[in-house]
Amino acid sequence: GQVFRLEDYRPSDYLIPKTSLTFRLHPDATVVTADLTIARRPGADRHSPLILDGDDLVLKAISIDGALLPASAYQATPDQLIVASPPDAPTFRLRLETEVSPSANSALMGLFRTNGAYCTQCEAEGFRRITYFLDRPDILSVYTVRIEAPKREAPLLLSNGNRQETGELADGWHFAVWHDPFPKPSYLFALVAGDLGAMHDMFTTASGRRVELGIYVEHGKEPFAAYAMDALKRSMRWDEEVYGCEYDLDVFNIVAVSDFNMGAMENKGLNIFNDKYVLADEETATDADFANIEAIIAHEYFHNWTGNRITCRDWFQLCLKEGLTVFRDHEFSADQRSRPVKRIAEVRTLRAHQFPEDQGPLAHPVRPRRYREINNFYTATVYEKGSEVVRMIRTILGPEGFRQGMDLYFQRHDGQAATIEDFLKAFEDASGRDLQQFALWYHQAGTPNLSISTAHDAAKREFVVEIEQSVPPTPSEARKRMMHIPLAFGLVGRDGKDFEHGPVEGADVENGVIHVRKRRHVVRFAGIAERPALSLNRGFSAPITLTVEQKPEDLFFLARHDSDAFSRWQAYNSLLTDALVAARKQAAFAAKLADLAGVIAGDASLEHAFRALALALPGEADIAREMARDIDPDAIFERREALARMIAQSNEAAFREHYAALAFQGRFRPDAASAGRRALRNTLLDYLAPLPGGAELASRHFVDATNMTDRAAALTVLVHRHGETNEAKAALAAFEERHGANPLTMDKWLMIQATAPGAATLDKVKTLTRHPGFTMSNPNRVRALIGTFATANQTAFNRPDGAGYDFFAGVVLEIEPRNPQLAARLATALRSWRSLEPVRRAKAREALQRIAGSDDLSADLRDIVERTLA
Ligand code: HT7
Ligand code: ZN
Repeated sequence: GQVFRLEDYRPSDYLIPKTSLTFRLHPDATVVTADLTIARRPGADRHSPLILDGDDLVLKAISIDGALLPASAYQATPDQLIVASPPDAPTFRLRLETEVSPSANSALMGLFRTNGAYCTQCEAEGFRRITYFLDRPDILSVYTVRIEAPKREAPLLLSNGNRQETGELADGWHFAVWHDPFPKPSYLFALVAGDLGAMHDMFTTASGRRVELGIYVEHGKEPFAAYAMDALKRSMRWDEEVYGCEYDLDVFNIVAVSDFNMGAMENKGLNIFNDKYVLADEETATDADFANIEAIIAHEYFHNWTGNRITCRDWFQLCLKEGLTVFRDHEFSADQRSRPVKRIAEVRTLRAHQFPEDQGPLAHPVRPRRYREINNFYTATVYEKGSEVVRMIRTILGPEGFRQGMDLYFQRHDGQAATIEDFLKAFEDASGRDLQQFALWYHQAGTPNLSISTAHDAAKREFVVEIEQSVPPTPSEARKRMMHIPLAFGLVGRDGKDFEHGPVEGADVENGVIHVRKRRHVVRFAGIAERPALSLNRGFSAPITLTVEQKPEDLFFLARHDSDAFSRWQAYNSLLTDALVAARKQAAFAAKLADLAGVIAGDASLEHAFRALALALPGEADIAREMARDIDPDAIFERREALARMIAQSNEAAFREHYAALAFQGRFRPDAASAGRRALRNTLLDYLAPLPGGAELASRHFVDATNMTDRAAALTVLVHRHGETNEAKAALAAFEERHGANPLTMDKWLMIQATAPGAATLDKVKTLTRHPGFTMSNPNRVRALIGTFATANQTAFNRPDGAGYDFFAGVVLEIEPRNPQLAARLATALRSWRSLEPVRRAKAREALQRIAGSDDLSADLRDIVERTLA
């Protein structure tokens, strides 16, 4: 396949200042008329042909300035339309008619059908499946869209911008015309038509503009949109208060659909969502679902400024909008909920998803330099590490300098398609700082490591920190340059307070941050009378790994006394990881860990949610990542179980008491404090479950549950720990009975069963593929059953006989012809195959080779498997 390279970027010879589209909707034969005003870019070659992108298109008619084009004047294939000699005028009108079949579109890119409605998805390159176009993000056009459809089938006709006109047509048809005054790239185009229910509200912006808000859902689901609507209004206010960004149209609409490849899409004025991230109430959604809805509603809304008003010059700049917008949604959630708890959750996600990516065959820089299939670059590196890079800019510049840089970025680039260089320059110019070395975070793949040792000289009253930087090699980048790493730290004294240190030598240190820039720094802190405990990477100030020579007693101390809550969590988590990876045999060490767990569980000065996060043991995948090679998932599982049991046994009485005290009879509320309480109680249930009476306890928890969070937690404990008992079977049946009609809730039922540890789960998953509620054609169902099995069931997926991989390869190949994007994303579950022990490694390779050897693979899947095997 073709390789696209950053250095090959050239501006287009032609521009499309205006785009008028007419859709005459039909399930199998929608006629799309595109009336494009085309201009030659000033300075472009007068003789260059006009080459428009297409994908699977059929051209029905073509004319220029009102005259039909003779066949000799153009060349149309499904993938391209070439007009060899377009008019030599400043602008001309190109009129195209294409016909597409939404009902045959199972890839869910372009115009497709979902639950009887029409819906589009154009990012990254879906617009070319609707009409021929310069389908690239630097072509900004003002769109006017006319939609025609039978009124009975599609009473609702939506597109971007403001509604300009509506009216009746013959034969029971009607139409609506939408106009979006803001020039936008084609990937932000959207259309929805169908018969949907609505929830309406209003928002008045800071400058007094009244905005009509609408959330459209399946009829009967309207009340389930209430939380999303509330989150939307909070997001709109937050963006005004924190960034001075106001909404700019008269309407803002959100549509929830049940067939969608990703979470949601930020189309201008018409966000389209996977209904999983809109619909919620206490009966059907968990606290994690509520938090995700809040975050994703905010994320898509924030794109209005970071992505839409300022978009990307080309797809290499994807992190310009995604990393920045993730950072903004993280900060929003931190402000709405608990900042430290949110930060811990972010870091856990980063480590679980981005670290393995950065340390495996699919590693790439936050701003990649080449791609074969752009859909495969919507990755944890671009999104999550991209967000961490923006966070580091704020750490380096401070909150005020950061805001000044953002203001300058908005002021300079509003209405433009920008680059990472533009973004960094705004911060450099606003702050006067040099970010040249820092820019490597965008260009260089791999997770940097800092190796750290310390010494205290009581006589000199000096504390010395030796820091050694290394960046591991990644595919196609063998040699790495040294990065600028802002390392937040504290020197913690015996009273738990940070030492005020004297002058520092060996590195720039400001506001509690060591600026690591070289391979080696010897940093000397003067005025330190006694040996402090060193608290490092506070708040996770840099997305790196640390190798620290640190005494366990310092970690035990920091876990209880560090003033930075994130670092307290980190210290305890490092101790747990240590116990699990090194399988420290010393009984004293384990007993101290268990004691600390008891202290944390009962420490009323800590938030419930923090306690729940701290008590949760590192996951099997986290432990595997620490071990790095020759991984045996069964051995990891056993060790983790043993530690959990030991902690539970030595705290049994206290855990039972806390568990009972956390029961709550009041009205359900989805807020962070209430969710934290449930999280802690459910974590304690998980600890108590393997002890005598565990199945009965979980069963009671299940029966008494008054919300989905508790019900799903209890079902998980029963199925994972007591799967063969009548209690587990009864709970599964009761859940199905109660929620069988709601596919989103049944996804939880599938996920819980798909993640039950042990080899036997594979057969269970195979059986569940035949369950009437399951279908390979809905991405949510596939992700719930197959995706979860492959990414969150270490023991069953990685069965030593290779049957897990074999089944998985079969499913990937089954899905691929229908939905290549979904198949490619699933296949990334095999990316860490090289870290497995030899027997499993060989089996995983066979599965990958089986996929790679299959005929007619899509560009999406071929790209993933070939890079994974390389
Ligand atoms: N910008 C969007 C990314 C996206 C997408 C969404 C739905 C379906 C296919 C898609 N391809 C790319 C989502 C976001 O980051 O906000
Ligand atoms: Zn986004």
